[in-house]
Amino acid sequence: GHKPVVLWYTGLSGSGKSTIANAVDIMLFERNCHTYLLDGDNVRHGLNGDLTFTDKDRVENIRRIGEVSKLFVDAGLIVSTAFISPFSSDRKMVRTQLTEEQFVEIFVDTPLDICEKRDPKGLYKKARNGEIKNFTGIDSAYDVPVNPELHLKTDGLSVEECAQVVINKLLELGII
Ligand code: GGZ
Repeated sequence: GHKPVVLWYTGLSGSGKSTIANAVDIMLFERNCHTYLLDGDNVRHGLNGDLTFTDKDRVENIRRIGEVSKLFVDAGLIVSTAFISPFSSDRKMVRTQLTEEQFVEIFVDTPLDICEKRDPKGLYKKARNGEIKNFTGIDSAYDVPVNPELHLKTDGLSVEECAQVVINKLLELGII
């Protein structure tokens, strides 16, 4: 068995949030946990397809994801969310909608220069050229998490190693 919880991944574009969350999700599934993963692929194109990347729309993006996460937690699942969620006020808002032990904030801390070197979708290049406005880390803010349950410094670690750090934290917290 396991406790229902939200694993709230936050970090820059290209930091590895989705990749690590997917790896953790597979490990949890192998431990017979009931899980669901929310990320840009299944939320930004569907439920939140009407939202852009202005500050106002990012706030609404996170609000809706928080509400949906709460529903899944009520259903007893381990929910993983992989969104930049750049504003600490919004992360705090989601936290207050859940109980203390239901919200696990995971700061996927990958330095901007590494994210920018990866640039899998060429978005940083476009942001530097001015082709994209309001890009997180370039001309839109990212509030660094102050007291996350897990501060995951990915530099020098493989995806599997990062995922194992998350699993160890969940064991330590008594969630799994
Ligand atoms: C940041 C943007 C932007 C801007 C498009 N700023 O690397 P990706 O492509 O796959 O992940 C990024 C994703 C961020 O969406 P989120 O819903 O996680 O953002 S937030 O929590 O701030 O609402 C990136 C892509 O969308 N993308 N334009 N201007 N990322």
